[in-house]
Amino acid sequence: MPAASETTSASPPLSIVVPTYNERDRLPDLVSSVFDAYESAHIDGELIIVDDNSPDGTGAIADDLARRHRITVLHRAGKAGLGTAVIDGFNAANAPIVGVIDADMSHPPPLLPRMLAVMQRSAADIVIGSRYIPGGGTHNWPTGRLAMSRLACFMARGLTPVRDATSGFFLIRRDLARTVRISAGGFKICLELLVRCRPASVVEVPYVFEGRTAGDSKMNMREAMGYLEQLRDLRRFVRAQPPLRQGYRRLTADEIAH
Ligand SMILES: Nc1nc2c(ncn2[C@@H]2O[C@H](COP(=O)(O)OP(=O)(O)O)[C@@H](O)[C@H]2O)c(=O)[nH]1
Ligand SMILES: [Mg+2]
Repeated sequence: MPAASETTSASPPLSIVVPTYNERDRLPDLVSSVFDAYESAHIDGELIIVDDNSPDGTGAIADDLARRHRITVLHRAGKAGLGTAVIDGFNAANAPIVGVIDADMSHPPPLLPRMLAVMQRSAADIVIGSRYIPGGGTHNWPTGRLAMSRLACFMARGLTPVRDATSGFFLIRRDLARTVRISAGGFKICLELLVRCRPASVVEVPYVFEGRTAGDSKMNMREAMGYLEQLRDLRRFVRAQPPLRQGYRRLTADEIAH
């Protein structure tokens, strides 16, 4: 059980989880940007930072930020992977709607209030920030990474209609997320939840992903192999389930602006 350094009392409407590993230089900007977005939309939201004892001291920086904002920090003993970091974050969340954002500013925090509004007005179970629907895209990302990402999404096509099923930027109803046990190898947590939670309603909203300008990405050969295993496990899971009638919509940038 990770140690929590701070908790708050009244229930927030939205809890965003930020998994961190060696994000010392980027985390303060991300935190300011998320709380600016909350404030401008009058959302008393919280942030859950899940740090895996980052050697660069991100954990101490997170503790310091938690003195100034509505933040809970979970300190885990060592690098235990992104998937379990997100799940531990969801389990510590106080809001009925939970979500995930990278610490590296690849995902735009100002979109969070709009994603929350979409979730609330459309009664969606999951709202996914998508690079691969009209209006979405990637900026400053090496061609090789983009090709790998597109291939990974293409390979998930039989499992979900979602075009950016490997997105690291999404919201989900907490109760739904808590109904499932993800497999330990479930590296692409969004896909894991899309399949195993059997959501009745899924919405994709476009955004432009910014390639990381500093720090290291976690993408490597081991992760790629883990993804193949994940796809195999999820296909087995789907075959054992009754057919699912699922609502699925893609929104345009205009539609989420209002
Ligand atoms: N707690 C935790 N966070 C991680 C781990 N691996 C990656 N992260 C964080 O998860 C987010 C996504 O990782 P990133 O390297 O940006 O992946 P990419 O966007 O797919 O290149 C970042 O905020 C990382 O700091 C991990 O093992 N544990
Ligand atoms: Mg990233």
